Amino acid sequence: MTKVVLITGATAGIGAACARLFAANGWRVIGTGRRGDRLRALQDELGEAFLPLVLDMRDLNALESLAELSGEWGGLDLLLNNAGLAPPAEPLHEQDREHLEQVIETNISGLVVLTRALLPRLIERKGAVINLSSVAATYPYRGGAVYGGTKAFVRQFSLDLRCDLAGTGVRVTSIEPGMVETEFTLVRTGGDQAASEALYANMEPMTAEDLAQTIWWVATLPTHLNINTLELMPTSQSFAGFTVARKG
Ligand code: NDP
Ligand code: 8X3
Repeated sequence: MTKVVLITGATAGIGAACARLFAANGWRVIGTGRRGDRLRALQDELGEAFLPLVLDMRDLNALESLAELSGEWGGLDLLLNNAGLAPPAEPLHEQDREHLEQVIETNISGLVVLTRALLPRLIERKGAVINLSSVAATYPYRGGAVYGGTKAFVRQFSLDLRCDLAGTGVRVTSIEPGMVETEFTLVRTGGDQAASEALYANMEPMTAEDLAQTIWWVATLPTHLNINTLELMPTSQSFAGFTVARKG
């Protein structure tokens, strides 16, 4: 039976790379995102293996309606909860409230509602859920309170979901990457191309294709194996120490 994956945020970066890799390996791919032109271009590239669905992760009713998909797109073997974004890396009290709400609604509310709606489908096929968390879930940095908080939610949600799904055969994984060069920083900085290029300059970030290969590996492991969490970084990214505020 042909396998089906639903990838949120297939219009760019990690999601688009996964759509290409899964389709190249014979899966049917349902790809979502707000930018219909990008989805149509991906459909032109991937052909009948790709079903484009223009969808905003903040439209919770639209997400729930995905449970109504039927026919060859009705079965589901993998839900890849990938859509997400970060607000500018500024201290919380300097951030725009609406921007923060957008991040929380997309990274948390949309992911929870979509997963809840599709779990019965995944249970039918003994499928899998792979969630995009981040190293920001574990390692704090200045300006990361809301983004890191949402990704810590995704990590813990993934682990707790494993308990709910005990005995169903459904696998759940939290993928926790460091720096991947995608549109992520462009979005985070409000479209500042120079800032994005500066962040990834003179180091070797991971690529969207690196993540797609990792996700493919997790998804295609023997079904008696569950990767709970998987943290990965570019070799050239590492850890900073504590900050100490000194007097004078
Ligand atoms: P990109 O910005 O390249 O892609 C983000 C994707 O999310 C786009 O397809 C975008 O689609 C979609 N998206 C964002 N907001 C919404 C929304 N409201 N409704 C629907 N889709 C939305 O970033 P990445 O590929 O890097 O990010 C993918 C995931 O990986 C995110 O969850 C991110 O937090 C995580 N991650 C990224 C890292 C990195 O360094 N790049 C590191 C660790 C984790 P559209 O705009 O068309 O709606
Ligand atoms: C983003 C990872 O390292 O750019 O999720 O903060 S990092």
